[in-house]
Amino acid sequence: MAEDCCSFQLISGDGVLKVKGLENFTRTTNLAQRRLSYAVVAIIGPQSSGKSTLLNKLFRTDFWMMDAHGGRGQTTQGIWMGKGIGIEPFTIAMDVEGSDSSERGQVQIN
Ligand SMILES: Nc1nc2c(ncn2[C@@H]2O[C@H](COP(=O)(O)OP(=O)(O)OP(=O)(O)O)[C@@H](O)[C@H]2O)c(=O)[nH]1
Ligand SMILES: [Mg+2]
Repeated sequence: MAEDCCSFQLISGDGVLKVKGLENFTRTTNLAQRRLSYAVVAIIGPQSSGKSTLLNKLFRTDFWMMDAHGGRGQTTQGIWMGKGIGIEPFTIAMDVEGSDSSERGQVQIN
């Protein structure tokens, strides 16, 4: 099912909250009906340290991972959100931009 697979960008690289994507996620996952019966897991750390890869392995999300053949640049920008598959309680995974990206220059998010 499409709603079982797809992560979306919650906050863009320049800090804008993507309200439409969040509304779509809460609707398709019936998040409001779950009240407090869900968990949220976020990962932070240096760029290209395997954050997205680890989340995908643990929660079967589909966050973009770096393709090493294309160079070792920044992959995740801003904050992405996805639903863990096959895990109880319902778990939201948040994939965060690398905390030390050279692409961001002086404007650090940490
Ligand atoms: N050798 C090794 N490589 C790994 C491991 N985990 C991830 N990688 C590789 O490291 C690279 C970066 O992985 P990502 O998961 O995209 O790293 P990231 O921290 O999300 O990167 P950004 O989103 O750019 O901050 C990819 O080429 C992965 O295949 C690991 O445990 N061992
Ligand atoms: Mg990443």
